[in-house]
Amino acid sequence: MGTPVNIIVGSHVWAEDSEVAWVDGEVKEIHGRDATIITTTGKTIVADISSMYPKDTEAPPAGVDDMTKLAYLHEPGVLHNLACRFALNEIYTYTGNILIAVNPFQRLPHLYEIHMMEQYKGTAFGELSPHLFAVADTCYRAMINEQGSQSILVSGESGAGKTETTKMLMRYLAFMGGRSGTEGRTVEQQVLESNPVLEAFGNAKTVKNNNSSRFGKFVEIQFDNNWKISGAAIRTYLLERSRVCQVSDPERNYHCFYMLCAAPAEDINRYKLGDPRTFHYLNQSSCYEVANVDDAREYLETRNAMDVVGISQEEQDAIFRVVSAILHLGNIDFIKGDEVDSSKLKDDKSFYHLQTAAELLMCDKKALEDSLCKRVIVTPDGNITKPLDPDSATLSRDALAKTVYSRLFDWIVDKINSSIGQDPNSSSLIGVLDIYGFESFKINSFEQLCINLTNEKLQQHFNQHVFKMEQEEYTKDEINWSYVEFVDNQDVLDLIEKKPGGIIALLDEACMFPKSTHETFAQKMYQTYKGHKRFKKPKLARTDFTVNHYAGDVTYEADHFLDKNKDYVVAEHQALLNASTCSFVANLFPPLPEETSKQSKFSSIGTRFKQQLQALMETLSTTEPHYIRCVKPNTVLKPGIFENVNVLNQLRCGGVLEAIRISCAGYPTKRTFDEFLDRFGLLAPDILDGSDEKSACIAICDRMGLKGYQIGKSKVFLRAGQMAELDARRTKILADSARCIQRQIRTHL
Ligand code: AOV
Ligand code: MG
Repeated sequence: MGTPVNIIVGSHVWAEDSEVAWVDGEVKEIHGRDATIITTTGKTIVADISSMYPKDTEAPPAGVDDMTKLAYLHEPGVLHNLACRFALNEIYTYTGNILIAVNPFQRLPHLYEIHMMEQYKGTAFGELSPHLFAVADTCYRAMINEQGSQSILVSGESGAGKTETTKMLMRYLAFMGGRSGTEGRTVEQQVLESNPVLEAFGNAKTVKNNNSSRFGKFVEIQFDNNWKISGAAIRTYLLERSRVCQVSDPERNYHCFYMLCAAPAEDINRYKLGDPRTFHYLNQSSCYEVANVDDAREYLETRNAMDVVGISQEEQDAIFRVVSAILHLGNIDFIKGDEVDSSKLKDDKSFYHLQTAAELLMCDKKALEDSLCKRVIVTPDGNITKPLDPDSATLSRDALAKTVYSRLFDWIVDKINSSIGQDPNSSSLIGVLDIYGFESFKINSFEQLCINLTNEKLQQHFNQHVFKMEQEEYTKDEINWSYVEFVDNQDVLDLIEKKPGGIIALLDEACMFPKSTHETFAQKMYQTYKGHKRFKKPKLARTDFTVNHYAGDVTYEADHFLDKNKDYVVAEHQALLNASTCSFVANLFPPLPEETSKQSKFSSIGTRFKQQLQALMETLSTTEPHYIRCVKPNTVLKPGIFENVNVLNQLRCGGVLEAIRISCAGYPTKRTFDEFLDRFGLLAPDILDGSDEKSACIAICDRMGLKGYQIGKSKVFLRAGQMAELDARRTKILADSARCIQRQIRTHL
């Protein structure tokens, strides 16, 4: 954060450390730029003064509940503050209006009890300890007082606690806006019970989180004129489809598959299921159980939740039939057929699963087999049926499984929406966004590009907002603020989504041109973005490309981009399922309008996602945003462990440090006249007598040679580093007077 510092012998400082990010200690000697430090752990280190930050020795050991109260607002100070609080199970901390929530990885039930909700109800923000209820309450009151829509944006990396936070926010809003005493199912109950249903079908165990959401979600809660919940709309984004047929150890497929395999015997028979270890879509990973999760119980709970959100028994039956059918589909194997490049069922087992899948989907088994092993090619001279080789037939099978599953998921979301109902007369809404955080893995693909695009968009929104809030604070105290600037990320957004010319646009072009391959697509990108500040071709790469995101560089592998961007349903699959005698299944595949079925087979997932995001941003722009940044304290998902380097990285990616940087570009330290004089009065004791507080503050700053500070109506606004400068003077005066006292004591002895 480039703070100009004032470090002298005796200063307490933070110095960089490769292992724990920052270590603190006392400066013993200074030679040129090198300072010798004895750390609090007893080590002696030598480091460059310019890379050090002053440590506030007066910071309370339990930390401060708002980062902006830190005397020195810098990276090590922020990190240390979070760590101190985390050690005391204080998981919430403000940075101005932003709430930082550190995942405790242990139940802290006292935090979320009803009486806590009652305490936060109507209490001014900042009066009680930081809490997500305070954010929700502020939101609710702002909606009423300002008669405007609000939104709460929850972000953070996988496993940081977004979904748990979102659920708790929804509980608070249901508490405030519920109609207690109403008979039957209430809207708020339905809203709350939508969570377990969506989690059953959209969450899975991953290496990062045992209950990882594999889709993004924006829940819009509508309120009537009495500020009671009157409707809701759930929008979901980009469900991860590949997981349905591809799971790597030690992850799991979607929860619903395991729940169904653990269902009561009656249902197991009905859906022709058995041990999850016998299904290819599940046994690619050796993980079947999740710690502390009882799939059998979850099954019953999901069924209950489905009742509450208005999914009928028949519909539930159909849903689980489809889930089971997908597992059976996955067990159909192919071998070389009699004709050249053709395929046939491998054995009796495959035949059994084909038959079972067909029964469950209520479609013709021969037609199912044909739709997997053959393709109809449309030519000017009529249709030709072409066989598929075993590999292609397997791909066709997987494509069918993925399509069916994603249609099923969409159906569930639509159903929940229609049964909760929308309130057309709603005057205000509160939206809660629980969306995937920035991702950078060893191998990154199309999904990561979409996810990171989302984060770039939200980051821009966040920066603009933080910037605006800072300015409002300055305006309130009537100081001049014209100097603050911040780095915009519009150039990355343009690189990815600009039309024409952005990566998604190039990808769509490549998808529409039959001869393209991932190599030609990559070449086209290399040509188009040559010299682009945010785009790099890694050395020796053939299809890789690197985007310089606000949160760091991410290298993407373009290899599967074309496939993953194409969203079309194989015509044979469409025809097969549309003809199902089960109306539920047939309705998942409504007939296509005549033209589209023949011509434009291609519809772009990237472009659709971009449009969904655009719509989301438009909705958000009509609301007043509130931010919650979730932080994952460690990668082992255990309580009590706080990994500095890891947390810092998240604060960086989540824009917390950027928010602080923006604030540092202005006046990061604000102190009321009173507080200022308490701390620095001793720098000019003579001034204190006689002058008013404001003039005394000005006199001290001037005498200390500070430049560029501002005096508002009630506070002194200091530039970054100025507090440290004043403290250094203070330390010196205190040390001198201590020496003086010691001398006096010695002479007296
Ligand atoms: P995520 O939504 O941010 O990840 P979750 O909300 O699923 O993360 O949290 C992960 C796990 O952390 C939960 O299953 C809980 O065990 C624990 N946890 C989170 N917040 C709390 C809390 N406030 N109190 C107690 N335990 C908590 V992902 O969906 O993977 O990005 O895609
Ligand atoms: Mg989640």
